[in-house]
Amino acid sequence: MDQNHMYTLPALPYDYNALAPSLSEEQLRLHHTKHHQGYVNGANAIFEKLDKSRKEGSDLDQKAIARELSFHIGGFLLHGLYWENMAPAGKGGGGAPSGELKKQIEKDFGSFERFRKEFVAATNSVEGSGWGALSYCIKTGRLLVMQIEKHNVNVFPAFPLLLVVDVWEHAYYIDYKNDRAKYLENIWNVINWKTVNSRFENAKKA
Ligand code: MN3
Repeated sequence: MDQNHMYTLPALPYDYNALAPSLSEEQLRLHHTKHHQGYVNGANAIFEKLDKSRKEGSDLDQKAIARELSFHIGGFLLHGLYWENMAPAGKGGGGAPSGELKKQIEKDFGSFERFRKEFVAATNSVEGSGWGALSYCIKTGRLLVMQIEKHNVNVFPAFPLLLVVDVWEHAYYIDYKNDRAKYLENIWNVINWKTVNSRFENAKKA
């Protein structure tokens, strides 16, 4: 935990040029240092406002605060998951799922190809800014594909997130312009299935 009880930007687990050509150095650097940093700053600014108002005994618009805070914290957390569920192609990135996750994908979707098709269709059709995600329901033992609008809308609260893909335009516009489908074709070259599988194994244990 940070000593000031504030968020800090986590370092990427690889170099800025490590995911090229799926994601270029420029694309990744901008996304991490400007956009992810923006959610860190946004959440921390709200913490400061809250701390100040509590100290002074003054009132804030709690409806607006709650909404803004969930937006920035959602953005902060999802980007952390996104960076971690990618790796350089051929060095942990790409290929197909293995282990327990492979078995579960085949059980629930029939095949990896079918999963990919459903995941891409859901993620490509997110309206405006948002994310595609693979989650897991502990009660039914089912893998579920979900859309997250913006950072904080349409989620199954508390379902563990196994794989997330950012489809805000800032995630792909430098490399792919408006071609979200092309980005979603190439992202599979850098998905880190080992990480996704270990998230799945941890979710099942929980
Ligand atoms: Mn983003």
